[in-house]
Amino acid sequence: MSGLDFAAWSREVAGRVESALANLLPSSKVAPVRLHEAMRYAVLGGGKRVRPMLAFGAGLVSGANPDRIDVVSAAVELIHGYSLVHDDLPCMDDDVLRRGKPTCHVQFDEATALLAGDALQSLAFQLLSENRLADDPARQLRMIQLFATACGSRGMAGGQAIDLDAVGKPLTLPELENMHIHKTGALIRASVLLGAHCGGPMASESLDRLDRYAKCVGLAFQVVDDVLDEESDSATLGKTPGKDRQAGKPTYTSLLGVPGAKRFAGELLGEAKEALSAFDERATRLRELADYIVRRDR
Ligand code: GRG
Repeated sequence: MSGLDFAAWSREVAGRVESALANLLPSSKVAPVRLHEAMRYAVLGGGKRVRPMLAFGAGLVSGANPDRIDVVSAAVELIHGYSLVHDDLPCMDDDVLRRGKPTCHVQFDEATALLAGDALQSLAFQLLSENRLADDPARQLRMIQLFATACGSRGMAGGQAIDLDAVGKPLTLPELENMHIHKTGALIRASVLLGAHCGGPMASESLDRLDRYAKCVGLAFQVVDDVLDEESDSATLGKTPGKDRQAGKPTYTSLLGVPGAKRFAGELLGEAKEALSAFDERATRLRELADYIVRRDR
């Protein structure tokens, strides 16, 4: 994969992840059929697969076996899929469009969507615990702990709780940042760190650098998401734009304006690349990914 340009490499990663997920998810022919159909519907055939790309990019830095990153990527996308299914439910964002198709609860029903999210989350942890990801079992256990923290009340789910609580409230910039570091950033950070941990042991200084990179691209991802929400349309995004503004939720564009938010994303891009400055060409994909995350149009 090293001779490929970024676009070809990202397609390659997306293809690997799609096949891994298609194989690892329960067949829709197996009972309970409707639940398995909903799980596959939520995860397969869509999404930019940014988090797997980050895991593969970090794995290149630590010399990880790609087969291990396939498992990490699948787990990360299962959690991401569950978070989107639950986020779209009427009790949360109440959305009808996701990845250009009806949301899971619209296509199936609310109870099935709720269960599909639950089962996707369990499957992610099953994969991480039943496949070899590190030579040292103690390290693998730490990877699973890291991932659980990223998904739970001190990570993504906690960020979602802060988000729900913020409706109609004038958050300050640090408060908004704290929300997104948890809601969106925690899983992005876990993707990078798990990808790196699949390879040979790294010096703690190098891991800290990767972590700083991940925090910057995680936040930049959200800032750009807010800009796209203002500037793009549902056909391009595959989801309903402007929902946060309509719901009275604070965003980077409401606090900084669109030009200010774009400037901020540019600053985060610079910081992300600075964090990688000590690495050689093995970090090229991570550098390219930072550019992609800030310059993407969907
Ligand atoms: C329900 C526990 C729980 C958490 C939900 C991440 C999240 C928390 C909700 C997603 C809502 C949302 C639209 C957040 C903005 C940033 C974001 C995560 C966008 C979706 O991620 P992409 O753009 O999606 O990577 P694709 O479809 O490309 O995979």
